[in-house]
Amino acid sequence: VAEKVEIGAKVLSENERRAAVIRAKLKEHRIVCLNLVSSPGAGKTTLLEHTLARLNDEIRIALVAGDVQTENDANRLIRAGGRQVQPIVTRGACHLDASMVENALTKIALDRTDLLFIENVGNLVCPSSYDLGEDAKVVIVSVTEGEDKPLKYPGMFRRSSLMIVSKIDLLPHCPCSIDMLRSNALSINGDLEVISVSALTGEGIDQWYGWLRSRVSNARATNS
Ligand SMILES: Nc1nc2c(ncn2[C@@H]2O[C@H](COP(=O)(O)OP(=O)(O)OP(=O)(O)O)[C@@H](O)[C@H]2O)c(=O)[nH]1
Ligand SMILES: [Mg+2]
Repeated sequence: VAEKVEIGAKVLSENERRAAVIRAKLKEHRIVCLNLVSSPGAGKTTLLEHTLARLNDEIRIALVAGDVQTENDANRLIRAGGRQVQPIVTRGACHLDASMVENALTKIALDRTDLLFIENVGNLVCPSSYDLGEDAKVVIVSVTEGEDKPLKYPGMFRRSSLMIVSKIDLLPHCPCSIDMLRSNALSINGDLEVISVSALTGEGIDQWYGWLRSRVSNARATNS
């Protein structure tokens, strides 16, 4: 008997199925999950180190740190005060997938977590296609990368909720227009929020903390 395939019905890929399981589990625990994506070296780990230093006593933070090789980032986050940090070494893969995250989450106490950061592998292409069960993707672009990056890698900017422009302390040394970067990003995704920060000087970083606080308090309010 030939199996009927429902045309038009969405066939979930294995990754999407697992991401949905993760999302449901995190929702059950009222955990806000953010997937941090960027090109290599844009400043993801540095931003997380500062975030831990500032918010660790206020918000219960867990972190999953993905890298192609080494556990360097996870170790940095532990040194910065991270209480629940899980490394994922992809051994060549250019992105995290939902099964890797699902496995890492078995080692995290979800009932003692309010906010989960997933630091993805530095890459502006592949991670955009893999749903990890996050509430939002946060794309970080440093001022040294060029204003055209949203136009060249539109998928990542289309799927992100927030763009952080990082390393703004370097603006005197490189010809970057944040206005142009912002308008390029908004031409791809008109709903994208934008925050400009320097982890080095602390400029703008309170806005990032405010954004995080409101996500966490909204999650508590909507799910309670
Ligand atoms: N000037 C300046 N340098 C920064 C800032 N934030 C990060 N850096 C530097 O940028 C480099 C890369 O920072 P990381 O935080 O390791 O970047 P990353 O995005 O985590 O890198 P990968 O995980 O390898 O993709 C380091 O040398 C940081 O010290 C900043 O706000 N200003
Ligand atoms: Mg890193």
